[in-house]
Amino acid sequence: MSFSVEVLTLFPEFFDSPLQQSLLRRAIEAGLFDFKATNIRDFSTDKHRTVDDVPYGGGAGMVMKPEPLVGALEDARARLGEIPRVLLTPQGTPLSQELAWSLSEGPGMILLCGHYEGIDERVREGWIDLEVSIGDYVLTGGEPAALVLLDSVVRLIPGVVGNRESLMDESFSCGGLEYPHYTRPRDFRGLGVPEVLLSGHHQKIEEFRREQSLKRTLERRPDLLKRDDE
Ligand code: 6GU
Repeated sequence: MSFSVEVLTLFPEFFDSPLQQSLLRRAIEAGLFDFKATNIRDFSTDKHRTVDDVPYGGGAGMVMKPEPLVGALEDARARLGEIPRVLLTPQGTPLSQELAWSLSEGPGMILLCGHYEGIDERVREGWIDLEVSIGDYVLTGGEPAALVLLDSVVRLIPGVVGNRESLMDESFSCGGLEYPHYTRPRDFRGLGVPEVLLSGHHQKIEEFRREQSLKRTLERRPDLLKRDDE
């Protein structure tokens, strides 16, 4: 059974190129997940194909109208079944590796990309299961955030990234930042490689990497080392 991702957006072309790149394209070709970008405008209910309107109470900016949003959400649900409906918004839960792992268990997700000043609150209350933000900064719309979420989740679907070990090893999965990596040549413009990595002594190598990982996390992201209960 394949993992389904459907993005509801005013800019479906935004997703064309990224989905044609190596890792994501191979995953689609291998049947590991399927992807569809739906234009919310196709679900507008008037002859001008309107998707936004002025806010009740006044103020700057436009609000996405409920009819096209709910039309697109219901259409996707009718085809895909009870999969989580995720709204990308700066007001959402911060995206984390843990959230990516949990969504990757499937069976898929519907990603709603907001625009303008936001979406009508009634849609958020009645037709959204989860709201996600990718960080404390403002984007012009939810599309780049949907791509980030999509990438972080899809690479965790079994079979998409070849080496499960490298997934468990990487930054955040073990709570800290990853250790430094080196490859050939051994001497690059006078810069060497830590001797222990050339030693073939696997236990010492593992110890070195653990140390480096801890040092790097302390220096750069001490917040990651704080225990959950404090
Ligand atoms: Cl999910 N959407 C927008 N528009 N801006 C954001 C974001 C999402 N996450 C961080 N900034």
